[in-house]
Amino acid sequence: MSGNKTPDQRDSGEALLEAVRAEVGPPGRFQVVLLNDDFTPMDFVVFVLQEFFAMNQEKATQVMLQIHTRGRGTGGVYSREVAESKVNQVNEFSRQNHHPLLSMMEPL
Ligand code: TYC
Repeated sequence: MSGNKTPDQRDSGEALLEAVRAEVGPPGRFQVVLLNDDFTPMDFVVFVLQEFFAMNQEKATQVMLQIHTRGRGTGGVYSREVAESKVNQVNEFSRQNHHPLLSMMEPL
C-alpha cells in the first residue's frame, strides 16, 4: 500500500527524488520555429499553424505574416518530446505536399 509510509520512509523517498532531479536537471522547454522560404504558399502555412499548433485563422495569419516579413516565427513552446514530434509532423507534411516549408526546434 502506497499511503502507509513511516516518516523515515517518506524522508528517504523525498531525498532520493531530489537527488534524481539534481541529476537529470530541469525539464527543458523548446520552441518550434518555422522558417520563411520563397515558395510555400501563404495559405498552406496558415493551414499548418492551425492544424499542428492549434491556432485560429486570425492568429495563424498573423504568425505566417511575421515569418514572411522577419524570416522566422514561433509555432509554440513544448517539452522536448512534443517539440520533436511537431517538427517531424510539419516537415513530413510539407514534404508530402511538395512544399519546402521547414521547422526546427530550439532550446529556450
Ligand atoms: N514567403 C512565402 C510566400 O511569399 C510565404 C511563407 C510564409 C513561406 C511563412 C514560409 O514559413 C513560411 N509565398
